[in-house]
Amino acid sequence: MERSLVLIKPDAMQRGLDSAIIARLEGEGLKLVAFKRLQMDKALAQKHYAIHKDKPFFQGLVDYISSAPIVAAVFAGENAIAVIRKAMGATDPAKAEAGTIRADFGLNIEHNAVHGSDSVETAGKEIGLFFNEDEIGDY
Ligand code: IDP
Ligand code: MG
Repeated sequence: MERSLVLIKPDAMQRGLDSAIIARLEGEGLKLVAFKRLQMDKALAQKHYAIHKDKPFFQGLVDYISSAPIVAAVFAGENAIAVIRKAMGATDPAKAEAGTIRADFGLNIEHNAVHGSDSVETAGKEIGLFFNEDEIGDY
């Protein structure tokens, strides 16, 4: 089964939206196979967002994602990565399709409620930053 890393970002955590977001993804037929609450440190944030290290928003993004507790989760299922990307909607909530998580819960392009892996390769890398294999239990 394909896996994807999902992060519930600080803006969503602060508004108590973690359960609602998890429930939406479970509602897509995906299985929650790992789950933890943590506060990312800057080193983990820099690794997770390394692909964006040359973007003007990188430092702000690292500061933001490490500013408060988040939920990290792994979802598994057929086409999990694409299913989650569709359920999240576009990066900018203002441009996200109605009914998507970011359209409904995102505040702006940075504070957009949720992260989801964008390919099998990045999913593998991202999951490994947050979970040991023995913490991921299929059922
Ligand atoms: P994605 O999360 O939809 O995959 P990416 O382009 O990979 O979008 O960007 C990663 C994250 O960086 C976004 O989710 C958002 O939080 C933040 N971000 C992206 N573009 C901007 C921007 O122009 N300004 C501020 N933050 C941004
Ligand atoms: Mg991305």
